[in-house]
Amino acid sequence: STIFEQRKQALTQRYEALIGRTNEKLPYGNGIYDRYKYPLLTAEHAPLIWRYDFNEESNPYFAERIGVNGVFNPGAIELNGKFYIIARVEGHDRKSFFAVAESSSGVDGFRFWDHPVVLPETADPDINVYDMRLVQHEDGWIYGLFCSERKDPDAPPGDLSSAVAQCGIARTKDLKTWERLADLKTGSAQQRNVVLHPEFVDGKYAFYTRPQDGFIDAGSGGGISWGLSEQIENAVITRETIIDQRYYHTIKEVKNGQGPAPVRTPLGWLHIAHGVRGTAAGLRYVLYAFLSDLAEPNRVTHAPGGHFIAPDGEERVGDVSNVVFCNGIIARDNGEVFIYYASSDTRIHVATTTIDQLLDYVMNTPEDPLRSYACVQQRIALIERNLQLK
Ligand code: M1P
Repeated sequence: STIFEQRKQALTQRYEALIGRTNEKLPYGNGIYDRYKYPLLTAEHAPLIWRYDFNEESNPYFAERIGVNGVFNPGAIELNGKFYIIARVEGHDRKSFFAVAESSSGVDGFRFWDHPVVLPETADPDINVYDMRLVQHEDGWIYGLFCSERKDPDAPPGDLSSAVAQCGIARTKDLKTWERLADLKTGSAQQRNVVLHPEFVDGKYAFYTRPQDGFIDAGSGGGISWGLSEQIENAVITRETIIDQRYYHTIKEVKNGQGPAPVRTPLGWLHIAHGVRGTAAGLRYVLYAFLSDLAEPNRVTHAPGGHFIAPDGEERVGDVSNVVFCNGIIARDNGEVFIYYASSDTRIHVATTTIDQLLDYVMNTPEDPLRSYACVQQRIALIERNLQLK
């Protein structure tokens, strides 16, 4: 047989083995969530028909023609008992796009649909789009809020890096056909990590925002903010208030951002967010969790100290190392929770837990005491209680 046939067969076999691989829960866990042995989606999970030309005449070596560099930062939703991830797929050309992968178990077997999402552009085309948060809103639509990035028109000549990030909004009923709405308008020069709250608040659409001064720097942007808009078509937020601020010498000193839309629980809205701090090796991104009031989702009621998930093992290394990032969560009616997160801007993982465990975590993990001495006091109090029980 020809090189084309041999390679096509071998790569197809390897691909099917990868997609069909059963995942395994790692032993022990931490009583808060369980990690899994394998990532759910990587560049290797991108279908061969996205990457290779299947025509032997034009591709005698069965060579990759349009490569995929990474698959990360996924939104997630459950529809009719199936698990859907909308991944950020980054080509070798650095541009990201969205693509839906489907699974029956939620922890393995994720297979991309044949076609990536065709996301309509606005009159001012996005150069790059990424990090979609999927939200089933009570108005009946599934919304996808994402970061839309364009070159900064005010950048001086020769500066090819300055960019402007804003929140793009699209909606769908089936994850296949998407209607693009106008980008969200706020008073901030830059926005990333904007998330739609799933319910109306005071009859308005409610947003978690993350105003920032520069494309990378949060600058004077004080943290995760909150704002309301009368409408979702041409959405405008005129007033943003900080609900979860950055703080010196914490995991969210440099910046933070809301993860997926919060989950309604009997005791409050459960949030996953990311916090960023600077290190000699660059920025370190970890996940943290907090609970907010059911009637006033912008009022934080419980804020456990420290990180909830930090990069571990292979998660620590990738295109942007020392990063975990989460913008997708599925909370099932039976109380199971699937947290979809990415590591180091490279691959997608899942952590599984339950609403009960997450509530136990946010309500019983002490807050960050903010000083070493106070941390020792906090730990000694735990030790003393335990010594009585040993
Ligand atoms: O590279 C790490 C992350 O950086 C950005 O997140 P943030 O806006 O909070 O700094 C995003 O570009 C995100 O996609 C990326 O994973």
